[in-house]
Amino acid sequence: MAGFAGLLIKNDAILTDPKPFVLPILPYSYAAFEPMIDAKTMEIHYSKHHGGYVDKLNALVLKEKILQGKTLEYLLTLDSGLKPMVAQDLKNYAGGHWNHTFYWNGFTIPGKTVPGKKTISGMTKAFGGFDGFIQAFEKASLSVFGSGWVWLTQKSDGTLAIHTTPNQDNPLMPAYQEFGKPVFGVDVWEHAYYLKYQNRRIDYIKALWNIVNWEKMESLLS
Ligand code: MN3
Repeated sequence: MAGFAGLLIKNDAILTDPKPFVLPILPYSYAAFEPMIDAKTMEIHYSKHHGGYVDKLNALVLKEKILQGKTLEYLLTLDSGLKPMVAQDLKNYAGGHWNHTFYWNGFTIPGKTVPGKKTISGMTKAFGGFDGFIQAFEKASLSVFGSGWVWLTQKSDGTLAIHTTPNQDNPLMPAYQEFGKPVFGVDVWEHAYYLKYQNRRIDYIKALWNIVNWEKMESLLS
């Protein structure tokens, strides 16, 4: 799992604690992305949805000895030796915690960063350019039926790709290994945009382009 080191801010170090997982500090205020993402959505999404995944993950770890003393990344790769119900809950809660932490760190104050050299050259090779990337990502986001995520990933040969996962699944899970390493992820569950955009998922995605943390994306590319 060394390839995924540094994807997250350090927030889950206290593995001996009976409740080892904590809601990471949001790197900006709830209102930081108005009007692209409204403060109310941010507050509910972060404190209730992400907070809920952390609480449920801790409760599961407390109950299941086999899950104790493990890092979040390790838990995401566990796919054998678990009862089916535990495996399903683990996927949802550990995935939910990882995905949201990654999502928050994928955004920053508008205008603060611009796409870097590796980002642009990777997009040119894979999608014909920056605009091609935007179009492909928007198309993929509309293709997710129900709840899920859209990812920009880098495969082991360096190529960028766009993939989607259902529910709280993510590219670190064994089932998606061929997707490569995630460098950007967007939550397309309705709770991420419904208050402001209702059913207009595409308007939410288009608004996000103003606040992408391109510097973070560049730093994750090899
Ligand atoms: Mn969410």
